[in-house]
Amino acid sequence: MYTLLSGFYKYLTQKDEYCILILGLDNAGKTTYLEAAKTKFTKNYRGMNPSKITTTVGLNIGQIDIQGIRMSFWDLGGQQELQSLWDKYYSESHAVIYVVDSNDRDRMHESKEVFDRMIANEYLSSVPLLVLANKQDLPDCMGVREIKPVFQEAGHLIGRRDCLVMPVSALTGEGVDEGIKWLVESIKRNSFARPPKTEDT
Ligand code: G3D
Ligand code: MG
Repeated sequence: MYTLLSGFYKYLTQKDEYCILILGLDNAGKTTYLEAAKTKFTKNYRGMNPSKITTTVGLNIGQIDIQGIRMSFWDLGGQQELQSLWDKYYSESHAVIYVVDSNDRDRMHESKEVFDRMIANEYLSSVPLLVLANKQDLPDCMGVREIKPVFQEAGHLIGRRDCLVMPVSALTGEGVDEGIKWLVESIKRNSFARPPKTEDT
């Protein structure tokens, strides 16, 4: 009887789990974005003060339960030495958030090159891509109209997967909800190609 009940309980509480990678150059705002998303979508979660966020060495993980699924975010360090570790995670991911510092014109080209290298990897060939033009709160930043064409140049590499370039400010939280909601829709739509992990809670 106990086994039956606990089995039923498991069935009711288990959630499909999807893994989302948060990538981009160092200083783009990946960790700040993850904190903002957790703050928006987790009850009683009080985000870290942005001034306390330090450079990510290795891996920073966060989870959000939303619309009946669990999203696990893996925020990987963006420094050049750490970029070589990204592809170890590709085959297990269900989506990628690529964060761009819209205020750093000097490194826009570098960011685009790293993006192109990433999307050319065969293990990411069907996963949805959300490109975030971050730091839109800064007055002199590049707008999404300017950034979009840069990243869409790689159209042939993007192929048929879902891809959206979206303006956001991880610091103020502006645009964070829209991005997460778009991701939920896209990963659910793509779950035939990339089925979720089934996780007990
Ligand atoms: P990373 O994880 O991609 O390396 P972080 O980046 O999240 O550590 O952020 C790097 C710096 O950018 C931090 O500033 C952070 O506060 C700032 N930042 C992140 N997102 C935004 C944003 O939307 N707007 C603005 N204005 N700044 C942002 P510091 O000064 O702590 O290095
Ligand atoms: Mg970081």
